Amino acid sequence: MAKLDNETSRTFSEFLLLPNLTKKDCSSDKINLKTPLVRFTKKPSLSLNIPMVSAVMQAVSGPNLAIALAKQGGLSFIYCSQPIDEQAEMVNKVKRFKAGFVLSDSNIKEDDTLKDVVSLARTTGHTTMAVTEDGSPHGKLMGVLTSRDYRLEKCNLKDPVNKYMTPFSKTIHAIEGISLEEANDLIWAHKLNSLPIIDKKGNLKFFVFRKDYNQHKMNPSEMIDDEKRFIVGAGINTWDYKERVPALVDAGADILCIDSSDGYSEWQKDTIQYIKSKYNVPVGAGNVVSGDGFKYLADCGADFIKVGIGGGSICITREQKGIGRGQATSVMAVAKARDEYFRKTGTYIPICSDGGIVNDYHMVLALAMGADFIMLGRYFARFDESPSKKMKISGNFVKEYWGEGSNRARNWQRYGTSGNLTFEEGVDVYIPYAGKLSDNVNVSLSKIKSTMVNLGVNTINELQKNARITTVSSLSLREGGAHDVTVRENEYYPSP
Ligand code: MZP
Repeated sequence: MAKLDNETSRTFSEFLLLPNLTKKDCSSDKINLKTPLVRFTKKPSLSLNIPMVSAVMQAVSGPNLAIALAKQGGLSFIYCSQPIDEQAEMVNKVKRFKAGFVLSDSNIKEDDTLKDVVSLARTTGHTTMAVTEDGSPHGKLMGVLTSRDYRLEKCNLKDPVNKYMTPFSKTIHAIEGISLEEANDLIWAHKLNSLPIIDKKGNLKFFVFRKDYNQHKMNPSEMIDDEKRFIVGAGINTWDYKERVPALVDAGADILCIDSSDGYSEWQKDTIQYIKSKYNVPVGAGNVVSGDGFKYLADCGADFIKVGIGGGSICITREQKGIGRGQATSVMAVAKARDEYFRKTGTYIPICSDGGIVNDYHMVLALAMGADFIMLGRYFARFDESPSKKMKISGNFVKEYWGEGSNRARNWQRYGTSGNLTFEEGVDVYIPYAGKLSDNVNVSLSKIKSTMVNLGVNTINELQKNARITTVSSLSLREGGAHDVTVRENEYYPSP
């Protein structure tokens, strides 16, 4: 007969936090959300500046999202359900992206017309365009055209670009190799909005924009390495790691994460031990939902351990296979094992709550319950920077989102089958489009900080130590939203 675990499997919405005394010196601007990313004994060698990482999923973690999230202080794990060389190229694209040096993606030719300019500006949203000989991002620079060079009401849309552009001879530019600081000095000295950087042959390499300088100042939490390149992670599987890991390490991946719905397996042990024997790159493992799963992966050498089976918004594993555990119960069980492991061995292994975050307040609950950071799929897939398609359905903008266990992702390794999926563990859906990553992340972080103020804590570690939680009845859950009132249209926006 099966053993019955007496603990009911619970999810985040079944809990609330109780306030503690807020001392006068505890305020949102003093809160530090820095959190360890990898195992340590004295001090973590790698930390996140905000407790958010993006899911190892095709619909979520591509290079654009990785750059946008690293700017905010978080980290992406580029998805591994793709050929090795394509994943390595995505990792390398993030590492090549020099903060401040931007590849030009609005380019035109001298004999293109103003009509072409208008249509390009509509697609890219950019008002500064490079005029290159062949219209490519690295073609010979012929000039620069900005929205200040033409007035649509007065100009003929059939006019060629070279009638309005600032020609190369009059364009202030710099040669490749210039530092970002020197480029910004030129921008300020000449009162420019942008500075094209060319190579010795006159081919365009990058633009440096004045607005990015301001943005850099505004993003003090950026996740960058010693060479000021963005930090990026990459997903791996337990199947082709002997070929995939060397390619990812070569491409510059800073950290790896084994992506699997069930990580309590000897396959993970082999994978971790292979990486540890050959490389110096940290590797996270998972997913687990119990203390014994944690202990197994901790003993195998995992640098962080991911928690959660079946809680993902697109996941139907529990329905299909009858396996899993409520996300809140899983996090608390694994956090308990993590703390015991720390007491016994002196090694702290961060844990990541993966999946099932629906409301913003679930994030602070997950952290209070013991997670060091959280992994989000649906949350990030809604933003401009995710790789999935934005569409208009019934008058509303949506983005596509699909599980790694869906037929669409065809991520066979993850589910341990070498052929076609015999059944799906994930679905293919639409989710409401939500705009720019930075805007949304800032709102979510301010909610986390505001709750931390209510709890009178300044760090995630203090939150974990001092939080008191209570379970909620279904009636008190109803009481927590607007109730017994008629909500006026457009005046009440529930959290996404
Ligand atoms: P969520 O943030 O959308 O709720 O959940 C994202 C997480 O769901 C991922 O990080 C991963 O652990 C899990 N996932 C991804 N695909 C599937 C699936 O197809 C899945 N079943 O469960």
